[in-house]
Amino acid sequence: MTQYSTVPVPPMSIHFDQAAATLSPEGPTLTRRMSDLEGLFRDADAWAAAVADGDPIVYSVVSSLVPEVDRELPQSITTIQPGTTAEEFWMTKGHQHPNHQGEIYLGLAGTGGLLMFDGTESQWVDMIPGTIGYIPPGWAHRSVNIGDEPYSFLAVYPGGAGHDYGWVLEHGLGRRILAGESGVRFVGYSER
Ligand code: M6P
Ligand code: ZN
Repeated sequence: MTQYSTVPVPPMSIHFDQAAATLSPEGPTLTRRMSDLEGLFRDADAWAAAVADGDPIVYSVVSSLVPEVDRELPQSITTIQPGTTAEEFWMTKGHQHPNHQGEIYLGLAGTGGLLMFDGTESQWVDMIPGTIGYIPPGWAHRSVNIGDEPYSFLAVYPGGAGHDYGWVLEHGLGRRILAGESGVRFVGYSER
């Protein structure tokens, strides 16, 4: 058998409960509150007011036991709560994969979108249950809940992909996703 520098996980089955948006056996769970999204919303005052007003949970990420190490293929389910801060829909922090690897998202529940940015061009993919959004290598990505219900999606990604959050703080994601009169309104990243 091939020898690797990290011990691979054994073949296993993972129970995927679509209604509950869980994976079991379950690995680490990540909960991101409003205070964890500093510097990301367009309106910093509205963000600070939301932090002061109960610091709500914006999204959570549950994972399987497959670790984030090279050659493994971890999975996670992210659930973003519905909401807006100064009209900007609640969203994930967003990240770039430092060594440029691809990723897929599968919409599970609710209505959302996948915003991608390669440093020049931004792309938006509408996500509903059953949609597979493909993130090519080199595209930073953020998920956004544009509906009234929690938005959940399954992610599958290379274990060595990593998460570069500084890239998004520095470069943004090309566009912002705001609540408009007839749904979603796209504005430039620095527009007010
Ligand atoms: C998806 C995957 C994870 C990611 C999560 C939350 O589940 O892309 O790797 O951590 O979304 O996104 P972020 O890391 O940008 O907060
Ligand atoms: Zn990713």
